[in-house]
Amino acid sequence: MNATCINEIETPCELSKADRDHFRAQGYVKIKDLLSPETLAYYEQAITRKVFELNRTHEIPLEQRSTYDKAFLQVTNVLEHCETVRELVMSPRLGRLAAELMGTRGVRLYHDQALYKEAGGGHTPWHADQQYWPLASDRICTLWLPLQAVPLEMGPLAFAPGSHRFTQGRDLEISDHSEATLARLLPENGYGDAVEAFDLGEGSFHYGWTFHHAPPNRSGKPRHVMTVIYMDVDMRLQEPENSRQVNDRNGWCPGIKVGDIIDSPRNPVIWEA
Ligand SMILES: O=C(O)CCC(=O)C(=O)O
Repeated sequence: MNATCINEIETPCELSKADRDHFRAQGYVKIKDLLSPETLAYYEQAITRKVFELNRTHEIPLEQRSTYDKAFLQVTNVLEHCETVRELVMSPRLGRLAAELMGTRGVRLYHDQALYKEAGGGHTPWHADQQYWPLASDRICTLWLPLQAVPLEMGPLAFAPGSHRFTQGRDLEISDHSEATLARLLPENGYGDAVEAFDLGEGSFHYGWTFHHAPPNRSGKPRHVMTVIYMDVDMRLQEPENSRQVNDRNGWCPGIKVGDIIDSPRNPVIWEA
């Protein structure tokens, strides 16, 4: 345990009105100085150890993998494997920002995931996350927290501003088909593509229905990113609408009945007013 890091992740930081308004109007926001370089470096070490212990995809050559497996090494609920990672995922400072952005009285964990785009890793196809989630409202968002700076050539997360209100293509799971379809549909319907570098300490929050993607990693260095998916503390389970949502219900909402608040042991309250 590192007392300086704990102090930082527990200390609130102020959300500006401009950032809140941007999130609600555009469906995402990038915020600078979420955490200090020292704190990011501390948690990066713990997360990286677990990613390479728990994910073996990196042993398969990139050219032999699917588009999905070329895009990133993915490890979910890292907090269940490491107390240090748990501290970061359960950070009240970050959870409070998520609640204030969404306008909820608190947030619970849906799940976390590390998303490491290797050097030479492929693009992340266009998609919206909420098609995977059996949830009764849209009060859910992802914190995408790079553990180093992400220049353009490293594959920063990129968003279609305002697309959380666009309802076509929502059912397309991450694939070559979602990439081809949404790369056509979004501009046809007037949505742009905001691709921007992330400074060290900068992270983004996006709604479950905001369309996003990431370019390939051509930087020659790995892109290490941690994500935390926060849902409204009062979020209820809805009847799953596809097989992906059935998997998520079983995995992330164990024992919860349709219509009930998702308060399983896997969904601890991270921050409450
Ligand atoms: O990290 C990436 O390339 C994709 C991340 C993503 O799709 C997400 O966090 O929802």
